[in-house]
Amino acid sequence: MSRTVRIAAVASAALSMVALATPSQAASTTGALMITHVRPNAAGADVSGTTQLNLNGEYFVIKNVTSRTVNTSGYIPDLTTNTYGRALPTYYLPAGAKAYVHTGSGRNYRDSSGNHHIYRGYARHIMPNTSTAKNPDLRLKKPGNRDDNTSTGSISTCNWNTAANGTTYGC
Ligand SMILES: [Ca+2]
Ligand SMILES: [Ca+2]
Repeated sequence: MSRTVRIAAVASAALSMVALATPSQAASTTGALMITHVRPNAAGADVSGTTQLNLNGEYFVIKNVTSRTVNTSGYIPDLTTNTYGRALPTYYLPAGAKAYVHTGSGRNYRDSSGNHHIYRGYARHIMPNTSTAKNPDLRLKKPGNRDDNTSTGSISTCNWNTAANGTTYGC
């Protein structure tokens, strides 16, 4: 195979992967915040021995779909695989802004691209890399609701099956 053909083949494979990551339906919400994307499987190995790696490489993205600032405090990301998710911290997300909600620790901030980053402070990965039996895999619930794997209080959902390493999926 010539170099040109090889490059074309690689480019074609890359395009196929992008196509796979394209959402089958548009994200939606009935509330102020919407889950738009997920990266359930952080890039690289998740663990080395007993050490958790790249916890902040695991995240989901929320968008403030309103025309006012929204305090994320108390919103519940409910993973269907468990019933011990913690509420989001206080963070004032401006109108129309997006926030990456990271699994690990850090100081919440706005980056130079205008995207926001919120940290949940877990000491291990929490989003399943393979989640074929749950639907949805993740719900976002309004403050005051429980992480109990029911739809009560749910405003936005996201679903994935097998999440490839370091790959972001639309919801
Ligand atoms: Ca749950
Ligand atoms: Ca994960």
